[in-house]
Parts: sequence; structure tokens; C-alpha cells
Amino acid sequence: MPGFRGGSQVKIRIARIELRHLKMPLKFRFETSFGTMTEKSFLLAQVFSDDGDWGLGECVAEEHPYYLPETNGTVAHIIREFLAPLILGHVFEEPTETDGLLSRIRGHEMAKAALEMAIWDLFARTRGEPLFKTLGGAAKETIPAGVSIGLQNDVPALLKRVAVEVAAGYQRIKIKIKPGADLDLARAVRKEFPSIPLMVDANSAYTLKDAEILERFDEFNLMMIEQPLAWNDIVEHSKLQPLLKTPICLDESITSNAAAESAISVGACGIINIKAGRVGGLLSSKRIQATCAAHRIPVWCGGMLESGIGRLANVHLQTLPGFTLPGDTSASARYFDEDLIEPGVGVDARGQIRVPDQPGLGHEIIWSRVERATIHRDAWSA
Ligand code: OSB
Ligand code: MG
Repeated sequence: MPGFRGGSQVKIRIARIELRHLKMPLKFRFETSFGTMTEKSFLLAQVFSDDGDWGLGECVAEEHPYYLPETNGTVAHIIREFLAPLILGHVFEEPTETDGLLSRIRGHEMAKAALEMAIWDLFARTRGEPLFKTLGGAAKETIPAGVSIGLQNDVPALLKRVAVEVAAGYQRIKIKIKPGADLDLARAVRKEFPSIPLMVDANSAYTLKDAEILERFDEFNLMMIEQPLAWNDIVEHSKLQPLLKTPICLDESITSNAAAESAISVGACGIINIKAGRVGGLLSSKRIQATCAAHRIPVWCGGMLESGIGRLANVHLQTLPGFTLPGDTSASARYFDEDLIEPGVGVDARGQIRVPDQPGLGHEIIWSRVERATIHRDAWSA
């Protein structure tokens, strides 16, 4: 059945799904408590309608299961065996139908999100509107940009990195920490930059036994401390939070709206980092944002060193109400010599990112660059 347009009502039948594996060199080495990245290796889903319209969804899984359990390998398996068969041939009236279609598959949020986000982009392009509008975001000109700085070789190198990003205009600086490279880093940055909005991210490197160290971050006037304890332990965070003045922000622990509800109800955090790719997609992100708003929990949009495709989706997401804090969405040029979009995502001297007003993700996809970065490709038809 061909898609037809009538008013804003569009029916879209999914005819084909393509899944590519891309590799892109990173301009810098990104070190966190769980490992070091020197290239971006990721899956890119493209969904096609009967009419030949298409949409793109960038997956946030990595080669390894060191951030969360999913990997590029598990995502490809789950999409091929379980998700693609449910989406192919389905006639969508709303992008939110993905939720019901895929709910039988437990977990695998990153795999689901890649397809879900591609379907949102397909709807936006088919309707001829920017993604933020399809999502129900506000028509904002700009969103505020923050930056995430990896572990450096020494404190002087870190201070230099922070100085560069502050000079570039970023409105909030996040530094990565790990046991043995924590209080000294925060102290040094705070001393040199007494008033910048500053936070730290531990990526689950501590346990409750380290509470004394974590309490001492209170002296640095941080906006928040991100995911200090285990990726899957909300209860432990609820025991830590009352010991700290600094709000805990959860990242890894929040993989669904249900997890956000649990975390808030036991007092495990004061702030939540939303990554659409980590929580199963944009609808789930919207739900988490609404849950947080109802409990006056601020949210912000995290990042996974995405290419321009995932980066643009993050920009659109941040037009939703409740995204009041600067996120980790930084300029394309920080990460890649050559991004997959033109223009790249840019950050102005006041630390603002322009929200695209063109259909879908809103910047041109440079397919020759996508092709060059593609190391493997699969496709399935209805
Ligand atoms: O914990 O937020 C994180 C990158 C990869 C995996 C996890 C995280 C990050 C970042 C980088 O902090 C954010 C970005 O610049 O995209
Ligand atoms: Mg994090």
C-alpha cells in the first residue's frame, strides 16, 4: 500500500531497513574510567517507506560492553532477528507506534532506539517538518552547549583543555574522573576557574565504600556528580545521595522511564542525563523528561561522541521543555575532521547551538562520506 498524504495525517509503510557499520577516526583520544576511544565505530539504521522517503537513526552502542551491556554485535543481532521483522511491512500512522511493536523484546534499548529514531526522522521528512516539531519540542532558535572532557595525562594538560573549551564558549564543563584521578582534578580546575559551571562524571567507577572520597567533592561547588556508583544499582545511589550536598546525576542507571521513576522515588538522584540511544529512543526520552518535570528533577541531554547524525537528533531533543541545563552536545569539529553532515553542528562564541529548521534532522547528509566510512552493510525488505 503506497503512503498517502491528507492533511497532516500520513500513513507510512516500512518497505526496507538498511543497517550500516561505520568507522570514523576521532580527532582526540577520549579516556573515561571504563576505557579509551580513538575511533568512533557505530551502527547506522536507515528506514525506507514505500514511497522512497527515508529516515536515519544512529546507534550509541560501542564495540565493547564497558559502558552498558549492548555492543555493535548484539545490536546487529537483535535488529536482524527480532526488531526488523516487527517493523518491516508495518503501516505507521504515528512514530510512537514503535513502542508497542517492540515491547515484547526486553532490554536492548540501543538497538530499539536506532530504529525508533530513524522512524521519527522518516516521519519528519515525509511531513516536511523539522524533527523537533514532529517530536513536540518548542520552536527555539538555539540550545545551550556544554562539553565533556576525557581523562588527560596530567593536571596541566587538563587545565589547558578546560581553558580551550571555556574560551570556545561552552557554558558548562564536565571532566571525567576515576579512582586515583578525582579530587585533585576537581581541585585544580576549580582553583584555576573559580566560577565556571563545573561537574564530574565517574562512569560507575566507585562503590559505597568510597563515600568519604565522594563526600569531599562537596567543597568544589559542582553542579552535579554523574553516575558515581554501579551502572545497575539505583538503591546504592539512594544511600549515597543523602551523604552528599552535591546532586547525583544518573546516566548509565536510567535505561527507561520505569528506571527514572524508581530512581526518583527512592531519592537516588537530583538530576537525570537523558540519552535517547540509551533509553530506547525519543518517545522514552519524552516520557522520562515528563516524569522528571513532574518531580522537579532537571534533565539534560548526554552524548556518546556521535557523528553529526546522532548529534542532530540530540539537538532536536533538547527543544523539549525541561532540558534546562546545558548538555554534552558539542561542535562536530571537536570530534571529526570531516563529519557526515553539512554544515556540521556548530557552537557559537556564547555556547549556543542553532536548532535546524529544515525537514527531518535538518542538515544535509553527505552520502559520499557515509559510504567511505561504511565497513559493512545489511538490508532487509518487507
Ligand atoms: O558517560 O556521558 C558519558 C562518551 C561515551 C560514553 C559515555 C559518556 C561519554 C561522554 C561524552 O561523556 C559526551 C560527548 O561528548 O558526546
Ligand atoms: Mg556519563
